[in-house]
Amino acid sequence: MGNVTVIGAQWGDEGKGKIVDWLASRADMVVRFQGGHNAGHTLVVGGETYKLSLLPSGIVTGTPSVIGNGVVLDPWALKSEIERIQGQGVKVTPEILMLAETCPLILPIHRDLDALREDASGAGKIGTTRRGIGPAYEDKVGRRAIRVCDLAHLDDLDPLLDRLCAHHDALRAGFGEPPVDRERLRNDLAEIAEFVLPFAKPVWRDLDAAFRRGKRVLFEGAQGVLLDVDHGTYPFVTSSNTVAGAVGPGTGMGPSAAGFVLGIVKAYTTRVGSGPFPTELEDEVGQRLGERGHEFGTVTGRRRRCGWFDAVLVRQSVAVSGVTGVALTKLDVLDGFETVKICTGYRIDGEEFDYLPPHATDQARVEPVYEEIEGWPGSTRGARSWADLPARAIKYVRRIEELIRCPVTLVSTSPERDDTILVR
Ligand code: 2SA
Ligand code: MG
Repeated sequence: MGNVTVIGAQWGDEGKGKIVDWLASRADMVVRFQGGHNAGHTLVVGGETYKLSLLPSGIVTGTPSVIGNGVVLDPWALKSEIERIQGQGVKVTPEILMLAETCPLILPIHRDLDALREDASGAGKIGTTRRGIGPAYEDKVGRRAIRVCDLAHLDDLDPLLDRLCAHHDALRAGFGEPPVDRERLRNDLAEIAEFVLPFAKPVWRDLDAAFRRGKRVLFEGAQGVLLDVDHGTYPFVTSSNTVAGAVGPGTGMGPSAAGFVLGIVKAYTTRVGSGPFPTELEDEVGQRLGERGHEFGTVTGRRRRCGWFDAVLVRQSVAVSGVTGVALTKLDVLDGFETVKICTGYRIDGEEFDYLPPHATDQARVEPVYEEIEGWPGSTRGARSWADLPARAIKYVRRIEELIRCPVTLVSTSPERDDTILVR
């Protein structure tokens, strides 16, 4: 096995954590390349549950882990997450955790702005995680971010703070907020620098060395393709590229580094936050999916919206992200349903679509076209081989494969690491 890139092929929360953990035990390095602590990965290892937001999943098993430059890094969130998992007995040292020196920082002013905007948006709000992700990426692209390497040059911070604060003061004034407390920000940065800097290094060199030595690198995506800032349900998206192609710019490796692109796909669909969701079920079926699937956000505890499997969306994700194979998760949540439905197309005013049109108005209006499939009796939970699955469950998986035009290479049947079926 060479390099593997794991991405979510829906709106996040597909169960990436478990698959990443399973693969991390076979990798030499685990790397995050986009997003920030808006991600939420739950790992269950040896009966112990670990919740990670910012740290790469390799950290739990002591696999060298990298936070790439494509990640926006909240240094205070980093500190508290490290302290939390250290409390669970996980070792976090600079040999195991490496941060790109070029990561832009998420500052308290970003969190403020995220919340101010969401609160002011009423029904039009994005439903962000309010972690400051969007504003931090804006400052990165606007060339006024404070980055990890700036923490090692505190004497040179002033011109950067000038530019940053001029921008934020104007924005804050629009919300009736006082200007940035610059002295406090400077002191906070100086204080947190001591914690962060030991982990900072030119990680692109380590990655390059790993690549040259044929080491196996696992790239761990966060969120999902439908939340990609270019390819997702814009503007109801996150502020980074979540497709596998983001591996290159987000780490400093070439485009071929991504290797096998494993798309994680939940056997039904969920979404947190606002935005279109064609197969959403606001009835007792949706409620049943949410309860059986424990569909609550890892980070914010928000209830996830639930619906049937949408093959149109996943087919699109597979295409735009270049997915090589799919890992299908949470099949057991569908156990015991008399019938299950798969969305195979859309209609808007009688016109048929085999893809999701780009405009938010159209996206909100599409009506799903369903194919109904007989459910399966018995349980798929904990199955570890194809032979353990009911025949009709296999039929469901095969039909999905056909519709999304991509092979299912793994099936996950419970949160436990070993309850996994390797299909080929
Ligand atoms: P943001 O905060 O700017 O990235 O929010 C923009 C949109 O992206 C969605 N988003 C997510 N959707 C699902 N899971 C996410 N991570 C956590 C998890 C979520 C949680 O994995 O459990 O704990 O609630 C995640 N992160 C961002 C978000 O809902 C907005 O629609
Ligand atoms: Mg999640």
